[in-house]
Amino acid sequence: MKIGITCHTSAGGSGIMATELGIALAGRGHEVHFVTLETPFRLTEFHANIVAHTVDPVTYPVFHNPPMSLALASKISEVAEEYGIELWHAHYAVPNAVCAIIAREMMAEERRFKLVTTLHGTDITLVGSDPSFFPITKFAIQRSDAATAVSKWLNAETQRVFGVEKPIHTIYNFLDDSKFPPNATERCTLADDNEKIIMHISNFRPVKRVTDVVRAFKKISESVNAILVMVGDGPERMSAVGVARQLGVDHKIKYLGMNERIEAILPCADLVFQPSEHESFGLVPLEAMFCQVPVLGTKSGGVTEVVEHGETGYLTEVGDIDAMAKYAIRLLTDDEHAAQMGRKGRARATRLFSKEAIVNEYEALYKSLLG
Ligand code: GMT
Repeated sequence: MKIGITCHTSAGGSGIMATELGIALAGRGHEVHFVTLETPFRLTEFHANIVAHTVDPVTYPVFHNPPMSLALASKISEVAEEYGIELWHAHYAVPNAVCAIIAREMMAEERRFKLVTTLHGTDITLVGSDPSFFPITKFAIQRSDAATAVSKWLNAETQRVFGVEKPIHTIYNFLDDSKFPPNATERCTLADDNEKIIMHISNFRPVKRVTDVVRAFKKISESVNAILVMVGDGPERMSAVGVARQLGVDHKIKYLGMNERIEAILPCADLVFQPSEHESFGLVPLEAMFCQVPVLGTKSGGVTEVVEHGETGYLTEVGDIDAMAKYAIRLLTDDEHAAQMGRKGRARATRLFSKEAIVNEYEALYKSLLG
């Protein structure tokens, strides 16, 4: 098949998933064309069968800002015409699916591609439900040939908020488990041997509640000799720094900034801590499970479909700092319990979220549309 993909390119889950899917499809012999504003975050190596096209911004004094979405739509139609793309997969409704719809309209009817749109979460929960974006997000879903959601929760939420008439397919996110070797027990140099490592990984947006990480860490560190490793960067980083200073735990926190090779850092953790306000899926919890690291998260959206409470980690109510600290202390003071949860996490991840099975589901959906 000749497949086009559009996605966001910054360090976010939707772009990571789109990139992983493109790489997997190319590995199966499909010809894959990415059309994006920049080269996607994790598309760093050479892959046969992948071409990465980027959009040139058009600036002109009459424009307030360069009309990037129109440039993206133009580029999609150009690439689709030139390479005879049969199927376009837009990740995130706005603007990616909308741009693909415009591009499809620009093409001669007999050459138009089929369009699959994957809803990732914030396109529905934050962006899509903002009143000004509601109609265009609904339009993107309705006019796609098929829409998928990354969890049952997001699927139901989309139906509830948008009341769309077409069925939405739930296709879970996946990871390439060969990137996450089991039993990677190598202890990194981030902490002393007698210190536990609690890790948080995110883009530090408000929805990630990074100050809850610090508040709970303060309580945990009263009982356990631990450090907090914060991976990523974003708008809430300074709030985390400020709260840590107020609570007197700043000297026990390491900020590592952005890192593309999360699989090299994650196995160092004794616990991965993601207290999000809501999460349509939760790619970091899944990465942790592949690395056999127990997860501490919240009962927010699709995370409950990824992490099994009491088996592969613990889930609390959003903002319940006491419960978070209690579960963390339980895990960090009982190595056998933590190791068992880690093993169960990996087993669950490979059973439900493996690359092979999920890419098969996407391929089957593409084939059903192309007849
Ligand atoms: O979480 C973010 O801020 C990034 C966002 C994105 O769109 O890149 O992530 C969303 O998509 C991921 C991949 O499907 C999911 O694993 C995340 O749970 C989801 N984020 C939220 O729902 C907040």
